[in-house]
Amino acid sequence: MNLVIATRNAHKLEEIHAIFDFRGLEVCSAFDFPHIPDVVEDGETLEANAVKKAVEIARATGCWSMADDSGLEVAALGGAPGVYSARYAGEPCSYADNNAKLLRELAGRSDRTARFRTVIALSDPAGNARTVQGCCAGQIIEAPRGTNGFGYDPLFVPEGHALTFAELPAEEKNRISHRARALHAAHAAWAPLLRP
Ligand code: ITT
Repeated sequence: MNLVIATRNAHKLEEIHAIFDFRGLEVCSAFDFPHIPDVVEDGETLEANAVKKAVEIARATGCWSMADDSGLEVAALGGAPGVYSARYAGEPCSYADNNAKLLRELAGRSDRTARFRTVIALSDPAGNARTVQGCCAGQIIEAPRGTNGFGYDPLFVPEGHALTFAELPAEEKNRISHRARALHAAHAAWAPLLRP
């Protein structure tokens, strides 16, 4: 069976490969299909965008496809940036722009609780999709720390830890993260479907 990971985010792809056991499958990613246009992520939920990415890439390639849509949900901001995490500071914007905006929005707030949430969608070549999710709770700190990971990692300290995701070794992030939890749920739910 051929499986296409429907992402062009190299950091995310690296984490997925480090976490998920794809043995027995022929795995590639959206990077291997440069002629397929980027999927427009215009859904109102992580679920809608994950399904859209998986289904469009499955139909375009004729393969099974797995997509990850993730976001940071901050309690004091009513769940923002959430589904808009990639373009929180406007379009186009860098991870640093998004982090700076998040710190501005949280200035003077005492409630810094947040969670990362990942939705994984799996689509068959005909576009039939299903989803699972995983979350990781934590706190947003006052200034970025660390250089590992990507996105909001330098501002996020996961519950039970003193270091940010960007200070923790990749192996530790990949053990406890939202993405790890979602991928473990995916494995538990879909192992029979993904068996070669
Ligand atoms: P694809 O859609 O091609 O997979 P993307 O970067 O657009 O890549 P998402 O829409 O899922 O991916 O991610 C939204 C943003 O959330 C992303 O740009 C990061 O800023 C942030 N993000 C996602 N996962 C993260 C993680 O594990 N750590 C820190 N930030 C993360």
